[in-house]
Amino acid sequence: MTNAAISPRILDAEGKLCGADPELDKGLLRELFVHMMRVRCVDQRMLKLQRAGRVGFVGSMLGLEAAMIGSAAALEGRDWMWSGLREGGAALMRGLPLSEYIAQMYCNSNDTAKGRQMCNHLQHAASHYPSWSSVIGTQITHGVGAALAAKRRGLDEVHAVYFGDGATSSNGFHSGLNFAAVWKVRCVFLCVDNGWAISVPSKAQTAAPYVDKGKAYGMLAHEVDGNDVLATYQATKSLVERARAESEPALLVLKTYRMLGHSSSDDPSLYRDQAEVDEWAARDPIKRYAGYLTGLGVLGAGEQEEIEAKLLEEIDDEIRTQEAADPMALKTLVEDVYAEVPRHLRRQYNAFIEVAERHGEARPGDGAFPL
Ligand SMILES: Cc1ncc(C[n+]2csc(CCOP(=O)(O)OP(=O)(O)O)c2C)c(N)n1
Ligand SMILES: [Mg+2]
Repeated sequence: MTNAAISPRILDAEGKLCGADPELDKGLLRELFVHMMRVRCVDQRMLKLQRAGRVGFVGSMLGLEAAMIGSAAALEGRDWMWSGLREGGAALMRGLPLSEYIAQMYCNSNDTAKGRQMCNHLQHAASHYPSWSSVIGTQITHGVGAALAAKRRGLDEVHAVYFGDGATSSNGFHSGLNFAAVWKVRCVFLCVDNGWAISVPSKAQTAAPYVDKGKAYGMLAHEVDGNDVLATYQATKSLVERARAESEPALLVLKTYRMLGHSSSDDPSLYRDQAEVDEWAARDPIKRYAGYLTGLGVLGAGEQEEIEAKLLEEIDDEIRTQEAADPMALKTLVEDVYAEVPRHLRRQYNAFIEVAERHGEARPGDGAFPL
């Protein structure tokens, strides 16, 4: 099973063309760069907020900008994205408003998940972006099921299902890929292979290349350099178009590296060598792409700094707005399960409000029924 349109790498570490020129429109080339920069800027700010104790938890996207932007840019609006652990930056590109992103980080009254999700677990219904699950691999079977439902309804939407290398040992991965191939659904599986599942290196997890696992289930599978936004974009586009036209799933392994820990609760210096981190820093996806765009004349001198300053200003404004927003209303704790809040939940809620009032944490209206 081969596909001539897929190049494992298009840009070398300096950003020089080393594969077939995808001949993309200059406007698109620039847009991809701005989206990658937005991911980096949001990441920087969220990490600072977490370290300052202002938000609870962050899964950093540093180093993964090309993998997420290159792949998600290949999708159409009608397609779906099933997130693994850190594709929030791609969701911003596909329509998740920055205000909702940051509100979810604060779990405040603008959080569309109503504070019921862990911080940094995003969702956006309008851009076909179901809520993340930290339970590894569960989104894989959900994505396959949704793709089967779409196929039965005669829709040709494609479901991009993201997961980390660690998820390839989950039940969801094996049952999901198996059924996707048997039912021939329009799924493109994107394995973000950053070499580590928290502290477990790939060689301790599996003796087989990740790409072979797709082939084992009978689907087309490729690996590309996930730090190369052009190779990632082109490969994903080719597999998405094929999935749409032929109703065939595929696996694409994006070889990359997470520059920081698994999350803000992790200290990667305890399990991996600095030499490895330095090696990957030299392959930084943004530096490399900026080199290519500069050579093409798409990015002028000082423009990267201007783009960065503008993005940071936009993010800082939104942080100020969301920090000032009210917390989520306490009554949301007992809403949305039953049409009417049942008596036993009302009793518990009333007891809870009493405690909240005693601690000065209840706000006007928190205790009012009907909820
Ligand atoms: C079903 C399940 N088992 C275990 C965990 C604990 N856990 C959280 S992340 C993770 C590893 C995930 O690896 P990968 O997807 O490669 O993520 P990365 O460390 O690269 O961010 C594990 C085992 C979990 N969340 N869910
Ligand atoms: Mg990983």
